[in-house]
Amino acid sequence: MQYKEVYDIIHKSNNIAIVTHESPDGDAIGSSTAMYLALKKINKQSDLIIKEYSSVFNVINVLNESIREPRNINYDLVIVMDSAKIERVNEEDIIKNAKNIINIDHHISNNLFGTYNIVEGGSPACCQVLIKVLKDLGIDIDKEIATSLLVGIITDTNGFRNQSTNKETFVEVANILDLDVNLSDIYRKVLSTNTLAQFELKKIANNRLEFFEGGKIAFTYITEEDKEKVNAKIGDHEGIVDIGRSIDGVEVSIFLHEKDGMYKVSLRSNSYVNVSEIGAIFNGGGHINAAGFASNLPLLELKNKLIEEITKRL
Ligand SMILES: [Mn+2]
Repeated sequence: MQYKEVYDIIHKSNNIAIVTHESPDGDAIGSSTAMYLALKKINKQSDLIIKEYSSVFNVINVLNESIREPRNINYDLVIVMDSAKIERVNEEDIIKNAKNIINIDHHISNNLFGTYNIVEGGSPACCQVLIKVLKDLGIDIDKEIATSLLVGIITDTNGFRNQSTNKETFVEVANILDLDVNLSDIYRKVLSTNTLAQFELKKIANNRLEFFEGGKIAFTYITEEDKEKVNAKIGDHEGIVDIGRSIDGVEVSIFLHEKDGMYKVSLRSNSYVNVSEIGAIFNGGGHINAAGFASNLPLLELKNKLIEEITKRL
């Protein structure tokens, strides 16, 4: 057993919390719910703490057992899924008090904050890392767990399109299909369906799309005001960064969205620009082709800085 230490920590812990990063995406949610279900299988109750999530993830039934706030502040084990840095998990108190932290992730920028770290930088999804862990721990992947894992893999690979998608991804998904999981239904719900507000935000972002450096950089943004106007909910900005990226000749797509008086920045590259380097300059993180961070800079200044940093790498 490769992860014997993790096995021992889990088995000796009685008060377990599972957490993930803020604004959780499909991989954050899917890996957390899969872990929650896996612990249940070995008779370990845990608190699945997810502050907010998009309704598209209701395809994962067990999400209705998640809670918004910790039940106590003295968990003996906190399992952190899909988070490059502990600061991205807005649960300072329980993190500070935890006897043990297990960190399971796939960001190359992960700074190994856990007592025990299972980090495979470059793996296409935290859910793909988790499959290996569950197998190693001898936890059987059933249909419900598989659904969670699929949500994470489909969303983080952008429907098997990202460069990080590898043979193992397809092998594991093929194994999951043996469990009678409805791949096309999950795919459609989590990746090919827009809420009405999301569609309206895409229209606004489309109209604002600008190109720089001879069409190699695409830039767009949405504001709090836009979101209010279309009555946007959490997750309704998802997919906007891919509009710029989908245009012929674009290497890097920049998308800013205003939240809580700051700008959340999403960067995507198509092939050779390592956007995680740019994320790191701004204290963020990510992968070679996808990165993000938050910034207090004003829109124009932020835009110019980003274009400058990206241009150096074109
Ligand atoms: Mn992920």
